[in-house]
Amino acid sequence: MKIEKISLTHLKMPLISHFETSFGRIYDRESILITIYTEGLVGFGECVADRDPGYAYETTGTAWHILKDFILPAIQIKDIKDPADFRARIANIKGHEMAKAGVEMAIWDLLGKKEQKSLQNLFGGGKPKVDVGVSVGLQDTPEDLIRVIEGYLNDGYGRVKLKIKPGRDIGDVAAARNTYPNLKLQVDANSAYTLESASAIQALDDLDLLLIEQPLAEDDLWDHHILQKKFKTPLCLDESIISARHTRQAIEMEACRIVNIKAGRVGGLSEALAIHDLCYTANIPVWCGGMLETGIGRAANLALASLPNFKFPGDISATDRYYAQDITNERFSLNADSTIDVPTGVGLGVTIDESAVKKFMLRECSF
Ligand code: OSB
Ligand code: MG
Repeated sequence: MKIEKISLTHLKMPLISHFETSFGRIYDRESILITIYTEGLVGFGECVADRDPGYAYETTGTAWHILKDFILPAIQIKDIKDPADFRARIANIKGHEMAKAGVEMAIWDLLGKKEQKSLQNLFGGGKPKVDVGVSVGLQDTPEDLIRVIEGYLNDGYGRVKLKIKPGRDIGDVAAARNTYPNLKLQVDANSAYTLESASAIQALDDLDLLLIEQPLAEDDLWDHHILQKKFKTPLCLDESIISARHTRQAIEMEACRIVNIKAGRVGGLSEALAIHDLCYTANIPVWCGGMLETGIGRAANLALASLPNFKFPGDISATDRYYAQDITNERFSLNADSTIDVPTGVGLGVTIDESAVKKFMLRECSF
């Protein structure tokens, strides 16, 4: 596939409702849309880095720099065969996995369009629809939290994830558990605790949670191992899972019993597939995390989550949980059984709403 042009578009899209985690509250979601033009085909990718380095060190600013100054020059005016070829050409760029993943997604989209196959087919995924849940941000009071959960349950979500942070943990989660004794419930701390301060969440172990996501720091595999020994509830790693190699080490170390896979965080869909396969062999269930993606990243997540080892519902909610207006013409909706259909069109299976892209654009550059 001979690359003729690549454009970067920095977007800022208003969220339907604000989203608060242990690292802060946002009202808008920034991202970078990557468009690659080759031999009559156009591929799209999404870089999930956000404006601030709260979840990860990458930001839209660092990703823009790495894309413009290093990744795009490495692939410009060259024949890129497939995602593996792309990865080989950028192998000497350390880190910046979200920046890399955005381009890799566009190459997967192009490969699908060229071979007339959906991403799901390219991946070998089977399920026509995937189980999904909803990630609920911190609310001002436990009463507000219950009201928000109630709304999502009425929408049809069958699994709820609650964000927690020190001081807003046991009380909120116990309120939810008491109100909904049978709800599939899990929590995500986004690395807000240390081994010492995590004693405050020991009581979560009695609230019948599916899992506890990333209680400790990203670079703290060993302390997760120590903490897991104190919990009967499975710990699940998100931020700490940065590659297949790290995943293997986390499993060998017994730092977690479940893995959250996000293609953006691990450098792309190819690495996500490798982590899926590795976990499958190790008998570690995985599920697909989310980053408040646009329709582009959401389509990729659905294709990924259709693989067999995705055993827990994904953080892949319907478009109307996030955006009144999206940049894809397609919107994703929730089925009555808390699933979302996997796209069947070629590549990602979505098309771009150019006027929406223009409306949400902060800056653009082309090569
Ligand atoms: O930790 O899973 C996370 C959103 C942005 C950054 C990190 C996380 C999240 C979510 C939202 O939990 C998941 C979604 O619905 O996209
Ligand atoms: Mg998480």
